[in-house]
Amino acid sequence: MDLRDCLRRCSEKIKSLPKTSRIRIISHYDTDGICSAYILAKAIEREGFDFHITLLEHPVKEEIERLGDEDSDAMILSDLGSSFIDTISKMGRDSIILDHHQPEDRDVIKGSVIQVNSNLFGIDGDIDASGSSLCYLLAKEMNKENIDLSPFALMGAIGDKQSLGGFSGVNREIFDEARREEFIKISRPSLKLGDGPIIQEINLSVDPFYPGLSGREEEIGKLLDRLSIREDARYSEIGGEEKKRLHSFLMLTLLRNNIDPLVANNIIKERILTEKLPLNLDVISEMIDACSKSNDHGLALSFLFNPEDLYERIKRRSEAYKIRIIEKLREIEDRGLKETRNIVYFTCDKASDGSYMSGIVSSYFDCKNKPVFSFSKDRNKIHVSCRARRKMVERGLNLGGLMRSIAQRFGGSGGGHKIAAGATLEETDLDEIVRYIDDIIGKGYEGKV
Ligand SMILES: [Mn+2]
Repeated sequence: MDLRDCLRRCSEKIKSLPKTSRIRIISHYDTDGICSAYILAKAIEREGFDFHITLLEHPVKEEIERLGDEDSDAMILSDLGSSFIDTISKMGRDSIILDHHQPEDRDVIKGSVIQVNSNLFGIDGDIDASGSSLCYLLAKEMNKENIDLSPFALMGAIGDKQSLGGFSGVNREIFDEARREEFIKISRPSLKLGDGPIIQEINLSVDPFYPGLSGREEEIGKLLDRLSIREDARYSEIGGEEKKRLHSFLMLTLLRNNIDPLVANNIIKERILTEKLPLNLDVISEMIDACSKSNDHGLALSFLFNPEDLYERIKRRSEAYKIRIIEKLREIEDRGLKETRNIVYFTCDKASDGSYMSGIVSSYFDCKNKPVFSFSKDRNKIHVSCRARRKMVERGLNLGGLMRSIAQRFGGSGGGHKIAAGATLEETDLDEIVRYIDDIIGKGYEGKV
């Protein structure tokens, strides 16, 4: 069965349900998961069905079982689900999985479940398709009119960092289609800044994190003064010459920390605009993610249904989250990363913050060409998150493998991708863990960077 046939079967299955059916959508809580749920909900609503959405932060088997037991006639799982296919098929309910993570089970049809996993159709789920892209393909299969949902497919892919280096694969096709049919417009190359005064926007910029500037309003004030840009000016208001001065200064600031060329190419670039949303997709994608990470999944999702009314609320919520994160990043910047022979690391009181921050640190801090680790103590456990740059992986580093082996050594669980991974370990001495990791990387990897 090819992808198209599979989507057709999903569409037929949904349409064959009685119109009184209630369809449960279960999705991940990040931007990609939220865009996936929104696309599905719109498509389902347009067919005249009732829907109910549940967003999960850390999906576990018990939760899926519980949700499957509740009162609904069919289930669609998006941006997750492939790792629960056994559990889901045992429930015997009509279910559809739309996922782009590595599947454990390669069956497209399993009992009453249809598994649409991009990787089963030769599409690389790491870069060529997001959960939202797959949901969009299904929505379009259900009704051509759903092509107006294409900007949300692209926003999901952006949320999963699939736009780094330009869209490819399925994402590229959606991008071309959305542009041709004028559901999106492309801006001139610009920085990723929101619509507030520039001084505030740079102050709260986490991704990119501008060294010496993010979280330091006074320093930004001095900079704007030197560049002869009014502090309260908005980015959209300043002229071409002022923009040029600002762009080159910020780029230089970033390059001083040896940032990855792949990341550097993303700093000043064309942005995607849609009439459905107030700002470009890069900025909105980050707002949704920040709002959801600060525990307001509901607001993040509702915003897509009602962007005009909820814009100010989601903006405030995401700012509060960013203020908290920037404070911590600034501390790391002031204190410096801890460094051993083969890694750099920092400690963080909250594991989910540490995980997000390790990505930012890896991209924008000078990590001396070493992978970054974040450690968080949580009662009698230690959470580890780690990130590397693509170049290190190409030279043989495998963080997922490392996390699996560390979990075996200390007790706990761990795994992930080569480039980003994590583990939760039973309480043990942090120095011992650091020494162990440093040693393993040193043995297999030293001198290769
Ligand atoms: Mn995803």
